[in-house]
This record gives sequence, C-alpha cells and structure tokens, in this order.
Amino acid sequence: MALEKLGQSLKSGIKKISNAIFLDKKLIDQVIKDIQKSLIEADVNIELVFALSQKIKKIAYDETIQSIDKKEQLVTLIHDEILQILGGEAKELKLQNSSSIMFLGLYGAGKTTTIAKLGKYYAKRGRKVALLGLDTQRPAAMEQLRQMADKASLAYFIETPEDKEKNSKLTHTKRSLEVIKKYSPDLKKYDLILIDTAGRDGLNKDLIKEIELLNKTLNPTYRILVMPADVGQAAKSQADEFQKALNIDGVIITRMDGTSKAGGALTACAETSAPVYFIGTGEQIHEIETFNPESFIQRLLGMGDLQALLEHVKSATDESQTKRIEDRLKEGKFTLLDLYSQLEQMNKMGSMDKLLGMIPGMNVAKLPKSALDKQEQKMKNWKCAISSMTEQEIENPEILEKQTSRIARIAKGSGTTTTEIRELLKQYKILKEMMGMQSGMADGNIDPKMMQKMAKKFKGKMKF
Ligand SMILES: Nc1nc2c(ncn2[C@@H]2O[C@H](COP(=O)(O)OP(=O)(O)O)[C@@H](O)[C@H]2O)c(=O)[nH]1
Ligand SMILES: [Mg+2]
Repeated sequence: MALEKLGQSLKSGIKKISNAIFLDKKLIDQVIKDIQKSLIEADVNIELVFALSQKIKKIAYDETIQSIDKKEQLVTLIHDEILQILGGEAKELKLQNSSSIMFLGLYGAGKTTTIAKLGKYYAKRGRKVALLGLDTQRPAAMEQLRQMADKASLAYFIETPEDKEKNSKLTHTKRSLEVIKKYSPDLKKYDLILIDTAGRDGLNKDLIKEIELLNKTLNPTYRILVMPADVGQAAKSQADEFQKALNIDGVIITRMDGTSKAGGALTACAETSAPVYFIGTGEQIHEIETFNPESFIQRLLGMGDLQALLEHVKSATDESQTKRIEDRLKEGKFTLLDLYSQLEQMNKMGSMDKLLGMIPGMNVAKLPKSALDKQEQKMKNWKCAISSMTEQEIENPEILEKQTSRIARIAKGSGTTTTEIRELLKQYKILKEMMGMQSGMADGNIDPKMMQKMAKKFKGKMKF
C-alpha cells in the first residue's frame, strides 16, 4: 500500500513509546526525529510536521503527567493528529436514483482510468452505470474509453469516428455538446452517469470555459477533480484553483501506488474544502478504494497492532495500583503485598532481564527460558507465603528478619521453604530501595547519573 515507509516509521515510533519503561527526553527526541523524517519524506507539509512535533513535545515533556497516562496520550495524539492532517472524518458521495458525476483534471491525471474503475465499482454495488466520453480533444481518448468500458463490461457513449468526421468543422468543445445531444435520450435509462472530459496542461481559460459550458449543459450531481498523487503538496493549489473556477465537490487522487509524494497530496487536499473521496492505487480496474482517513490510518499504523500496544500499556500498569504504591512509599510504607503487586506488574510488562536491560549501564545476559518458568513458580510460592503471614508481618516485613521462628512458621503453613521466604524478604528490601530512588525521579525526566548509580547498585542482585 501507499505510504508504507511512513506507516512503518510511525509504527516504530509508537512502539518505542509504548515499550519504554521510562519516557526520557532522549527517547522522545529520537521518536520525534524519526516521525518528522518520514512525514517529510512522504511530502507532508513541513508546517504540519512541525506542529505535530510541538504537540508531541508538549505532552512528552510535561512532568505533571504520569508516565502511563503519557504513553496513552502520546499514542492517541499521534493517531488523532495524523487523522486530522489526512482530512478527519470520511466523506461519502451520496448518490440518488439518478446521479451523474463529471470528472475534471489536467492531462494524464487519470480521469479516464478512474471513470472505468468507478463504473465497475458502482456497477458491482447495483448501480446501472453508463460512461459518457466527452474528451473530443485528444485523438485516442474515445478509443481508450471504449476499451476500458469493454473490459469492465460497462455501457458507454462516445463520439464515433463517423460523428467526428461529420462534425470536423466544429471546435472540440462543440463536438462534445453534440455527443451530449446525441445520447441524451439513451442516458435517461441509467441511474449513474460518469462523465469523462478533456484535460489541458494547466487550468487555463480555455479549459475553464469548456467545463463551465459542459457543467451548464449537463448539470451533474457532482464535479470531481482528478489529480495524480505525484503532484504532492501542489494538490492544494490545484484543488483551490479548480474550486475557485468551477466549484468542485471533491477530489480523487490517483497513482497512490507509484510515488513517495502521496502523503503530500492527501494532506494538501485536507487543507482545502474539497474532500478526497477515492484513491487510485494501481493501473488495474479494481485498483480503486474509498478514502476513509480513519481506516487509512489504521492500515498505515497497523491499528490492530496499535490497539494491542495501547492495551499492553494499559494492562501492564494498573494505574490505581501504581498510585497506591507511590503513595505508600511517600508515607514510608511499602509492604510485601505492594511488592507482590509490583512484581506482578513487572511480570506483565516483560521479563525482568528485559526490564533491566532498558536501564542504561545495565548489561544483563539473556536469561534462559527455564529461568523464566522458575520465576513464575517462585511468584506462586511467594504468594502462598504472603497469604500465610499475619497482617502485622505483611505491613512490617522487617520483624520477620528479627524473628526467625516466624519464618519457619510461615514456611510450614504455606508449603514453601525458609530459603524462599528469605529470598522474598531480600527482594522486598532491594525493591523498596529501588522504588524509593525511582520515586525521586520525575516521570520522563531521568537523571542519567541516578540511573547509573541505580544500575550499579542493583546489578546482579535481582534474583529473577
Ligand atoms: N499506477 C497507476 N497508474 C494509474 C492510476 N490511474 C491512472 N493511471 C495511469 O495514468 C495514465 C493516465 O491515465 P488516464 O486515465 O489516461 O488519464 P487522463 O488523461 O486524465 O484521462 C495511464 O497510463 C493510466 O494507466 C493509478 O491509480 N495507478
Ligand atoms: Mg482521458
């Protein structure tokens, strides 16, 4: 699909944000740089890119937003902003029982191809479609439309070689009017008429005059400008010019498949009052799709993935839990139950080695799978042990260290060993200290020196 590279880069940026334990400035700046680069490569207006970067920074650097909220807000922001610059809500061409669409555009924009594609598209959806060929200017235009209509099994009405011969003294605009006159009765039998018109090198007076005349004669339901994606950001001025001169109702962007500028064309149209209704994605007759910014971005960002990532972020950190633990730490309280829920959360986020691996300066050799299985078993045993403790013991694990008889009692009562309980107590101490340090760091604003210190202190001590 078009804009694959942009999609990949946005996706990887979002992943980086979601997977990061700490949203430090370095990470955010890197993500912004990547996103900027890919948006600019996709020809998106630099001002839009800059505005998006500023919005990301505003949230990312805001120390009052909790890390978990921040991740969610950032992912949502990127999604929503890209959606907006692609045009927001999807627009649909509303067709009545008897509708007609006139297609306008410069030479080679893809008008004739698009008409055949759309003819097939609507015929498949139960419309009785006819193609009307009014490009009497280009010699091969009629034959091209005939061939494409045949291929798509669609009815067509064109200037025949005999008509052309007969009217050879007329201007081509007048010859187009002759075509309309000739087929008017036949066209009444169809409920959707797609009208092909002639182009020019640019929107000149001649073209405006011709289209105005055809518009007056036919009074089509819609006037749609066809533009190839490779015009990039120039799509804005082209759409604006056609809008001003001929009051167009919307745009179709063709050749989305063959250019790196598709992003420019799409986002440029979003800045005009002409919505993009369809995009052409190849030369084949079926290669056309409705343009729906939301589903487009879902594919661009791999929304299935995105949803999963968001859920991962949400589920990995239970906000109220984290808040409770933070509060308890502030009060100088951190019990074994807090330890347990904290460990569970860390577990959900990924293995301990991965977690520690994200701390700069920490070099953790990858743990074998069996170690991770053991970790789960250990967690279960700890849970049993904690449930055999008295409330006083849970609230003040320190008393256990002083009274070994308590440890023996708990081990017996929970079917665990005293070694395991000692280990639990050791982890508790380490984590309490670690969290004490961590809570001293503002979210997303990590002091590298502190991280180094922490890494050094805990290196090899985490027993997972
Ligand atoms: N790759 C690609 N080529 C297209 C697409 N739409 C049109 N074209 C090609 O663009 C060229 C010009 O198309 P045409 O319909 O003749 O443009 P017109 O002059 O506006 O009628 C042709 O070679 C088409 O095959 C598209 O979506 N993708
Ligand atoms: Mg044509």
